[in-house]
Amino acid sequence: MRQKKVSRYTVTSALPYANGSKHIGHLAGAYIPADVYVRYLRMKGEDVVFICGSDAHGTAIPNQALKERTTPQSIIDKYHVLIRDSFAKLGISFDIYHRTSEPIHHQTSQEIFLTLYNKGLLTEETSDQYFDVTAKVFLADRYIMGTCPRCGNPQAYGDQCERCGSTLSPSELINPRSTLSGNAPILKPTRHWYLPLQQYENWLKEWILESHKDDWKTNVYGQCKSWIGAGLQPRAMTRDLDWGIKVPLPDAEGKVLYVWFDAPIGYISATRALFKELATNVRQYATPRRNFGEVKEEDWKKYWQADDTKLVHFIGKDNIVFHCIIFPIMLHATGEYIVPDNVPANEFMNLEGDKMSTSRGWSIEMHDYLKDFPGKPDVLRYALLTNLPESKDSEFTWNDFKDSVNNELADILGNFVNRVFVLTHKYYQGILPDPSGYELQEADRRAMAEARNAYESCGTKIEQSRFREALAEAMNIARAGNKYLTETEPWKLQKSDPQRTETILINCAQIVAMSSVALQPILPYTERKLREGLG
Ligand code: B3M
Ligand code: ZN
Repeated sequence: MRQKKVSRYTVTSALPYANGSKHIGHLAGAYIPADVYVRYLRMKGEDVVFICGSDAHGTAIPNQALKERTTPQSIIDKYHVLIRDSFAKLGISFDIYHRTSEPIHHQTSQEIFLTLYNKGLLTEETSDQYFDVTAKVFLADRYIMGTCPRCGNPQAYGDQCERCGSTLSPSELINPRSTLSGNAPILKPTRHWYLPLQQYENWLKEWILESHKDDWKTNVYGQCKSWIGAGLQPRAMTRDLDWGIKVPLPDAEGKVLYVWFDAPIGYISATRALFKELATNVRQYATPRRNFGEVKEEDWKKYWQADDTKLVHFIGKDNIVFHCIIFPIMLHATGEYIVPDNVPANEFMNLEGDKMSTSRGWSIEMHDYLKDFPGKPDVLRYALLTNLPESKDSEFTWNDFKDSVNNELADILGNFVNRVFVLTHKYYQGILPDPSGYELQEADRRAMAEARNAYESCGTKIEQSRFREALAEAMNIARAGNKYLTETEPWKLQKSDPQRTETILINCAQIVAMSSVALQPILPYTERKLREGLG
């Protein structure tokens, strides 16, 4: 990997479809890790934007509207707010939570489509596609279901099998049926614009397989390698639908952009919207989490077009191909945009032995957790981070959840901090004595070194996207503190050796301070309490 000079960061989390509530598996996949990373960068004073928002397009939205007997528009309005508010209450600190239904996004997507079209990089083809005679629509993506040719799942969608994770096209499904009428579809010719992915194979080999061999996660790199190895096919970038972004060509009535064409462009339009809101001082979607200083509307460009910007996409594993192959090809082909530097995708989190799924009713929805555990966002952040599906699927159980709260957060961190605060109040009315002139003993040096090592490797682990280990290191700081207290027992020394007691408690207070700084990006609410406690 070439080391590049980094002057700013653009960090994105996958744009959730605004077609329903989202569960804690989503949170563990693409949102909590991203938030830890961004909070850490902000603490270091880096120039970073943290981007997310609602994905308002694709067949998932009108499909849900059919189920709820309402309009696609009211579906996205309802779920946009529900999801946005859940993220905010869990401390996910986006600078903007935008939505792809906004005009600025339609404009940006059409601009990029036209750039590719005008450069002659899209091919136009007419082919037979499935058509529902009763509903009178072509059956794209989630309007069609059938049996997965790879794993035999009878509930695979036209774009993807959720069981084995394969990306599919409707023509590959065995026994296809319309999700609108339930009927078997007929074939009918239709014209679309394709992105010839196969023309970029050499570029992908060089960019991913050679340059990112050492720094991308093995699960991500491995998927890319097998995709590229299998050979890429042209992929249609347009659909016959009435819900979506109109194809900006004169002879394209009834055609919209493919949702996976416009959705990732949503990151770009959200960044544009952020700088527009910052520059004009009108807040609609932005909640800037740092001082951006004087900005101009065009400043968004630096975050997407300057070579010294580091672009990082946090996603779940089912979105790898879109973020590592298709979107980067689009960006690269424009000749104007940078491509991602890293895509630290996570695997899935299961729930008590079974795959989490909102539609099957087997999940813990974010808003339900917030209702059941009000004011406890850090407990969930902690439980998910200790169990993050970073390299393989993981498992959430309520038993583990209880253990992480009682045995770890309370016993390790709570216990240490509490003992230090109680003793400091008892002996010194909460005001630490002046630390100058005290001699350090072996036990002191050892404890401080242990705490400092854990503190430093916490940061290193965050930079390497190893968030589970980062949390473990942050907790090791408090572990070092507990061990030190147990070894030195200052409560037994206060009468006989008050000066020694002071030395120990001053060191302990420093260890609490280190815990607090290390936990700031990880458990922001807990950190605030620690900082207040330290005064
Ligand atoms: N909305 C799919 C999903 O929620 C899609 C992600 C878009 S990221 C640009 O899994
Ligand atoms: Zn399958």
